[in-house]
Amino acid sequence: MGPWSSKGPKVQQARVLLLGLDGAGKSTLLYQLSLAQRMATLPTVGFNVETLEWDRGLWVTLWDVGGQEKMRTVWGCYCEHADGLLYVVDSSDLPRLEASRRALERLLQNDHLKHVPVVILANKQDVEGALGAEDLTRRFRIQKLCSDRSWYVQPCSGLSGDGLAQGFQKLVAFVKSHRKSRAALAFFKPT
Ligand code: G3D
Repeated sequence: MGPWSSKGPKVQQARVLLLGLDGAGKSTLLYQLSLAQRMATLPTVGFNVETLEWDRGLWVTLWDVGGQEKMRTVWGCYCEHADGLLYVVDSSDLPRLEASRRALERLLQNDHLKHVPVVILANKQDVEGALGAEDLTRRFRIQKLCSDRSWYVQPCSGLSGDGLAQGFQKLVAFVKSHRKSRAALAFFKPT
């Protein structure tokens, strides 16, 4: 996916990765988004790609790549040209929290994701005992992990859809401002 289009009827495009361990709720969240927004689905093997119109004229392509251990090794291949990352955590799966944190840590080391904004979706808030946003922030040491980028932790539920639009909106806002600051930097860069 190319950068925001600067020509024509102001159609903008963004490429967003939707990642997280298997079972975190990625497909469910993608389905919830599809209920709320106009979507174009491209049938794929191994991953799902959905393009949805968020605001008028803003099309976001979401790449939902499998989270099984084997698939995690190829996450890096999808990072090029990413504008944002939605990282889904099953906040109720306490035994796998550390594996999820490590997977995120590894992911953020990818050069293509340098400074790319992240919204962490603390999913499954409807499950009793699920960690809230503050606890997850602490357990994931997110301030340290994401010190070089914009980040936000959004509690949500894939079952009800609660919190999902807010998380997505936050990421879109980050992506827009990240794009602006990159463009400004390029403008002022000495030749
Ligand atoms: P994945 O795409 O990340 O692998 P899925 O995860 O979307 O397939 O979700 C895995 C399981 O978690 C599914 O249950 C799904 O219904 C459930 N799930 C997703 N989001 C939520 C949530 O917010 N709350 C609860 N309680 N469950 C959720 P099954 O039973 O189909 O495996």
